[in-house]
Amino acid sequence: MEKCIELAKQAEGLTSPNPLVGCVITDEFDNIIATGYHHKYGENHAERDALLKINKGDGDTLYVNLEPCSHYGKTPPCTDLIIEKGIKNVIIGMLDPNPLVSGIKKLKEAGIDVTTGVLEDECKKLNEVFITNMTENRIFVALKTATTLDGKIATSNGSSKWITSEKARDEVHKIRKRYDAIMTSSTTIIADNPTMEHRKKVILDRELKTDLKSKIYRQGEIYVFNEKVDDLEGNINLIKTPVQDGKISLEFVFKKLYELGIRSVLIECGGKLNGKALKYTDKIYHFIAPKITGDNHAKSCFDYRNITDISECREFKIDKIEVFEPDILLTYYPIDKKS
Ligand code: AOF
Ligand code: ZN
Repeated sequence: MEKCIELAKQAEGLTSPNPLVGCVITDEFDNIIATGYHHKYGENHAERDALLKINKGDGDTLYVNLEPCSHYGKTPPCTDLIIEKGIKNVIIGMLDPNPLVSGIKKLKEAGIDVTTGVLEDECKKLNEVFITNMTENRIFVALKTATTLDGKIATSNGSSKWITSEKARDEVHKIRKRYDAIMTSSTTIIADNPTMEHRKKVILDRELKTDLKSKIYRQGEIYVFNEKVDDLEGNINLIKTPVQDGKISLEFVFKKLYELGIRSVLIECGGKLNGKALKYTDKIYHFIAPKITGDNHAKSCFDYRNITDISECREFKIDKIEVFEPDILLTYYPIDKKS
């Protein structure tokens, strides 16, 4: 199953809106005789990719991180090919949250021995975006920030380049690729003029005050949420957006993105928007550089409210700690979705 997950990850960023799936087939002596994965949206499912590499009767056990499909979609049901190839055991990581799929039943009816829930937590994490889309019918929101040890993203004069090292910044590029789109604000564009290379970019610019010559506009399909104009033509799409308390409605933005077929987004903004977005955020990537500003006017990574008591803190669960010398990356999930 670990191998299935590893194979599936090779297609990170390429399968949306479909899941990441890997498959391993062994013979009766537990030797791996074929592997496969879902390479790209619209292409063969992982099981089919692996099964097409073996002859009927050669495979004994098939491992797959997601329940095999039993429906006619872009491809015929994987269950049919599993049965046709004479597989005797199927080991599954997690059930498919897609209501169209009930492959287990079909496999069992064909006399195949089925085991489920193997490395289930890992399999669920691998497809957290797909699960959120399927079960909650909404976009998955991730957020990336980079701070000093004292939680600052910029000093009081606004300078923020570069808090983290090159290794950490390389990792940011990998993280971006996992998401359908990245999102930033006019404040960040005006302050830093970032390129933020990506196939889809979302910009929050209420008053349309960013310069179209800014680097971010040079490449990619762009969606600019603003309160003035609607114009869905060409590479730069303008989307007229309702405003709440003088700010773009994030609720509208996330709903609209989902309607546009964008299944996941990575937010990379300043403290004000990070703070406002926190209640919609499913996952945080937080890089920390071993530096202290000590500046009490420096900008915080989540700057959005005045609380008086420590009991009012938002709480998170740390999922992973990684080192990208000399920085670290903490990955964490909210425990609840309060503001
Ligand atoms: C994939 N790749 O390896 C597996 C999937 O539109 P289709 O025919 O490609 O079907 C997509 C559904 O198939 C998807 O929502 C999921 O429920 C199931 N399994 N999908 O793209 C795969 N095994
Ligand atoms: Zn399938």
